[in-house]
Formats: sequence, structure tokens, C-alpha cells
Amino acid sequence: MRENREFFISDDGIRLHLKLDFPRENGGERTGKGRGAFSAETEEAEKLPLMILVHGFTGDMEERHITAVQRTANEEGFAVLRAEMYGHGRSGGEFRDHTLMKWIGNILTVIDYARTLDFVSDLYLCGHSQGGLLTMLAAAMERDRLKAILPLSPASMIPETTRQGELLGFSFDPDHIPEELDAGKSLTIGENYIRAAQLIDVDLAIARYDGPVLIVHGTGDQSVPYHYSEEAAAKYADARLVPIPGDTHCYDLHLDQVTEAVRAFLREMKDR
Ligand code: FER
Repeated sequence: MRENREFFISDDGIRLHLKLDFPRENGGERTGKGRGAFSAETEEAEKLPLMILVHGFTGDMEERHITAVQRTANEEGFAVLRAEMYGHGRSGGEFRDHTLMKWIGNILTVIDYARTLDFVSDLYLCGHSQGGLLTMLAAAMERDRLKAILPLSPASMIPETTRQGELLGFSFDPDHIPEELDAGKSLTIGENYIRAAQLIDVDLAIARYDGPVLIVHGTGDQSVPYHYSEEAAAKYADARLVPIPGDTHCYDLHLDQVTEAVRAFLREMKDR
């Protein structure tokens, strides 16, 4: 039986909190109508595409825009594996100690886990903001395993701005990195976040993924300006960029336009 489940896996001793949600006709809430009316034997045999879905910096898997994308993918016949990265949600590690390198290790472990699930046909990766940057980096490493990627409002500028001495609205000397920065929400991020981010080559990651890419981004985003996604989309071999007019970093105005863009892209990919 394919039932929705919540569980943990270990990434070298750090627990990662995951939730796996199936389309209705494949999960516990089968309707017995239409495509869902298959027998118990065929249920096990039918493979499904799986979308791995990651939140952003200070985010978690229950945020409104994350669950909206999850439900949309489920409606389109995708299983969705939401994953919380180091120092976030119910996963292990302290927020202060997280770095993009730790998140990269985490997502590789989540992808390895997803590959052990025998119902999976194609793998997709989607992430919001810092999770969108992570999606771009992981795509380069797993270029042979990801059918398509969906970086949503990806924080693709973090490596370049940290090299220039800008992060979270603070300015600093990039050669004399501060011990910590205020990350809002009563959180503090340690210096290793900056040290690790400065090493990351986003252009190399873009060049190393030539599969289909959907970037969605609010044009009024004050955390990650829209133009960074115009630049990223132009550099990818096969990207489409859907602007959300006037919208914010977490789509306070037009979340429905975000989910419709995701829906249209997933439909197109399923037919490929
Ligand atoms: C920053 C701008 C945006 C930053 C992080 C973000 C760590 C990412 C936001 C998110 O993931 O929602 O300066 O610094």
C-alpha cells in the first residue's frame, strides 16, 4: 500500500525529516473512480514520478508556498518527498551551524534515498529560494538522474554577494568575515555559512545541467531580486522563466499563478 508517511533518514548521523505524499488515487484516500480504479496488484506495479521539494533559509516543509506546490504536484500524479535540511524544521543540526555544503550533503543523501523507492519512475527536484539555489547545485551533481528541476525564486546570488561582502542586507569586508550575522526570526548565522558560500560557483552548476528548468519568481521580490532569475534563465540550456507580476519572495499576492506555472510545466514534462 502506498500510504503517505512522515519519517527520518540519517545523513552521517544527522537526522533528516521527510514527508512523502502520494497522489490521491495512489495513496490512502483512493476514490475508486477513473484512473484510480486499479486493482491491488496493478497498484504496486504502476510507477510514478517523484518530486523532491525543499524549503528555503529559515523555512520548513509546512510553509504555505511549499505545501501549495506539493498539493499541485500530487494533483498532477506526482509523489512528493518534502525534505528539511540541516538546522531547519525537525531535522537535526543547529540553524547557526548550517552551510550550503551541509545542505548539499543532505540533498545528495535524500536523492540516494529516493532512488531506493521502487515506485519511482522519474526524479524531479524543486526548491524555494536557498532551496532553489540548492536545486541548481544538486542538478549539476545529479545531472544524469534528474528529469527536470524547478528552482522557485532561487537565491542564486548568495555565492557572488558573499564574495562581495553582502548578505542578509548587511555589508562586511569579505576578507574579514564577521563571526556571525543576525538572520532575523531571532536567529543567528555563523561565519562558516559565509566561508562556505564564497566557494560556490553557480555558473559552473548552470553549465553542467542541460535538462529542462522552470524558474518562477515574483517581480517585486525584495529578498532575492527578480533580475537574478532573468540572468540564470538566460544561462541555462533549456530554461523557462515565469514572472509573477509584483509578487513577493513567498508569493503573498499570486500563489495561484505559481502553482499554475508548476502545473503546466509538470504536465509538459510527463509527456516528454
Ligand atoms: C540573503 C538573501 C536571501 C540570504 C538568504 C536569502 C543568507 C535566502 C532566502 C530564502 O531562502 O528564503 O542575503 O542570506
